[in-house]
Amino acid sequence: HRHKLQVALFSVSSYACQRRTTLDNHNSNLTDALSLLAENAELNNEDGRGVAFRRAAALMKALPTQVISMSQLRGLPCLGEHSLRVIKDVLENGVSSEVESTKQSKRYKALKILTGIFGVGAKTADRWIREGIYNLEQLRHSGQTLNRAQKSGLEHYDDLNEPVTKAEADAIGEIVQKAVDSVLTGSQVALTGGFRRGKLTGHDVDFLITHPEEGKEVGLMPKVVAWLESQGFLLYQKTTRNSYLESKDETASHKIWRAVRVDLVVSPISQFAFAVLGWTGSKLFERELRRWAGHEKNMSLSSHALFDNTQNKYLRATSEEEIFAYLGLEYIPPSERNA
Ligand code: TTP
Ligand code: MN
Ligand code: MN
Ligand code: MN
Repeated sequence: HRHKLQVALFSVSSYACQRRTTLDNHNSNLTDALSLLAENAELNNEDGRGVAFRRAAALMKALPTQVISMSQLRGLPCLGEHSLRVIKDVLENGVSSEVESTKQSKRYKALKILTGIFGVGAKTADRWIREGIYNLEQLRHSGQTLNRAQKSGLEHYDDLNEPVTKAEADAIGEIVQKAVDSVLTGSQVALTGGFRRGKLTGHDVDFLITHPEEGKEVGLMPKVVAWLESQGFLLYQKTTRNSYLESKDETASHKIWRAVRVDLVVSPISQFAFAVLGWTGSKLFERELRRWAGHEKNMSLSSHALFDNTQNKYLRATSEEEIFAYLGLEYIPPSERNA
C-alpha cells in the first residue's frame, strides 16, 4: 500500500538581508554544529569555508520550524555539499562526527583558549601552537613578548570571557552618556551591536556617538576617553580607525569592579544612519547587505555611506529605512537581523 507523505517545503531567500532572522531559533542543534565548523575554519584562516558554514547556519536559523528530515531541505539556497553532510549526520545520529572530533582536537582547543585573549588573533595563536604553547599557563611561562593589548587581555582573561549582561550594558550606557554630556552638550549615544538586536548577553557593548550639528563631533573621542580616564573607568584604551576601548565598570559587579569590553564609535550626523546600520550587525547580516548592494544593485555600502556606481553619486540617508529602500530591500528591524 502507499503512504501519503506531506512534506512542507520551505521557501527562503538566498541573501540573509532579505530574510527576517529572530533570536527564536528552531534548529539550534544544526546551527550550533555549523557555527562551530565556521568558527574552526575562521580560526584556521580558511575564510571561504568559514563564510560557507556561516551562510548555511544563518539559513537554518531563519527556518520557521524544526527540521527533522533532509527532504525538507530540498531546493533551499546556501546549503553546500559539506553543510548538507553535517546536517544529515546531526539528523540521523544526534551529533556530527566532524564537530565532535573538532571539539576534541588539541589544536581547536588551543586556538579557542589563545584567541580568547584580547589582542590575540588566529595568526598569533597558530605561531604559539607551533612553538608548543597550548594554554595560558604555557604562555605565561614561555617568555613570549606580549603587546599592551595582549598583556591586558591575559591579565583580565576571565572577566573578558564572561558574557556581558543587558543590565551591565545599560549601566555602561549611562556612564557613556554621562561622559558625552560632560564633554559636549547635545551629544547623542546609541546602543548598537548585539544588544540593539535584542540579545540578552554579548562579548562586549557597542555604542555610537554623534552630535546633531555636523562637525561638532570632531575631536569628541579623545575628550570622552579623557573623561572616562579621569573618572577611573579606563583600564586599557586604544583609538584606531575603529575606536576601541575597554572599561572598568564599577557599577555592576561581583567584585568591586570587573573588566568589560566596550566599542565606542563617533560618527558625524551626516553618516549616522549608515553607522547605525553598519554597527548593529549581525556580522553575517552586514556582509550580506554589502554583497547584495554590490552584486544586485551595483552600489557600495559601508558604515559611512552608500555609493551608487551607476549614477556615480552618493545617496544621502537620515534613517536605516531609507537605506533599505535605496537597496530595494524590505525594511528589516534590528531584532530580525540576527542572521
Ligand atoms: P561585535 O561587537 O563584534 O558583534 P555583536 O555585537 O553582534 O555580538 P556580541 O554580542 O558578541 O558583541 O560587532 C558589532 C557589529 O559591528 C557587527 O555587525 C560587526 C560590526 N562592525 C565591526 O565589528 N567592525 C567594523 O569595522 C564595522 C564597520 C562594523
Ligand atoms: Mn517561531
Ligand atoms: Mn558587540
Ligand atoms: Mn564590538
